[in-house]
Amino acid sequence: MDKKILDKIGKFLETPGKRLLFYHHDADGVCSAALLLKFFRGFETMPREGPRLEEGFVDDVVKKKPDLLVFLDIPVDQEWRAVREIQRRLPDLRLIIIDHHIPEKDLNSSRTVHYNPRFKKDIYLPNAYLVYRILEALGKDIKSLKWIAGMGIIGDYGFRECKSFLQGLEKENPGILKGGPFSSRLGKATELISHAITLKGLKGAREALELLIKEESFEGFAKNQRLRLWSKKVKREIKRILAGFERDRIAYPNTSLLEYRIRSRLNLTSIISTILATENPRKVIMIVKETERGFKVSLRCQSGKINLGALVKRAVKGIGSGGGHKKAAGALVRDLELFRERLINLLS
Ligand SMILES: [Mn+2]
Repeated sequence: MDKKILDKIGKFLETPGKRLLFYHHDADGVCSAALLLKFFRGFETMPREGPRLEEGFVDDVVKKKPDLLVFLDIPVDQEWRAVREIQRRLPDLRLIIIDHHIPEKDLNSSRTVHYNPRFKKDIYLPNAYLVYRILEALGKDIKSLKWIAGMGIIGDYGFRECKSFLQGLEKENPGILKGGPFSSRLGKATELISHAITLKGLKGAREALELLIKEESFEGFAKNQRLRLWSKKVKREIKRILAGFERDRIAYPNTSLLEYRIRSRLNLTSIISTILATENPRKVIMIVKETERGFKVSLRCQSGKINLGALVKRAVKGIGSGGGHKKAAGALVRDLELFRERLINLLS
C-alpha cells in the first residue's frame, strides 16, 4: 500500500485527546475495530448499521469535540456532505476512513486519510484484512491475531480473495479452518459474532467487540458461554424458518425466481436467503419480510449470470431503496407487487 497513506494513518492514530471510532455492526466491522483497538486504546466506540447518517448525527459528533474520528467498514463517503459539515465545524479534527465498499467519493485531504483499495483497482478485500495489513505495515506485533482478521474475511465472504492469508492462518493454527470456511471452527466463531448481532443488534456488536479485545486467544473467544447461548437461540429460529421453505415458497412461471415470505422477530432475511441460495444455486432466491417501514427484501443468486445489485436498483425506482452486489442484493420497498413484477420482467 501507499507509503504516504500508511504514514498518515500511523500519525493520525497517535492523535491525543478525544477519539471516536465508528464501526459497521457485522462480523467484518467488529473484527476491524477489535484489531485496531488491540493496539490503539482510549477510543469511544460505537457500532453503526450502515453509512446513512441520521438527523442529529453531525450535531452529536460535534458536541463531543473529538480530535480524531475513525470510520471502519462504513462507506461514509456516501454521506460526504455530513462529513464536510462536521469538518467545517471542527477545523482541527483529524479523520480516518478505512473501507472496502465501492467508493463514491475520494475524501482524502490534509485532515482526512481515506483508504480504500478500490480507488486503485477493482478488488474485493474484507475490511478486517485491510486493517490487519495496515497494522502489520505499521510494525505492530499482530501475527497472533490473524484469527480475528480471518473471522472478518469469512464474515464478508472474502475467502477466495484472501486464500493465501487463510492458508497461512491454518498453517499456524492447524485445524482452525478444517471443513471449509463456514463449517470450520473459525467459521463457527464468526457465526458467534453474526448471531450476537442478529439477536441483540448493536448491543450484540458491542459485546462481541469487548470480548475480542479482552481475549488473548481464539480458543478463549470461541468458547464464550454467553455468545454460544445467543447463537443457539438464533440457530433454532433459522431452523424453524428453513423448515417452512418447501411448503410456502412461491415459484413464478418462466423465471428462476423463488419467493419465500417469512415472519420472525429476528432480522434474518439475509441469512436465510444466503442459505437457500447455496442450496438452490441456479435459482434467484427472494426472501420477504414485512416490517413497519415496508417490505424488506433480500435477494441472492449464486449462478453469477445475473447482476442482482443492478437489477434491484432499477426495480426499486420510486417505490423504495435498494442495491447491492452481483450475487447478493437487498431492498426496502413499499409496493411489493410492483417490485416483483419489475424484477420478473428484468429477469426474463
Ligand atoms: Mn465489510
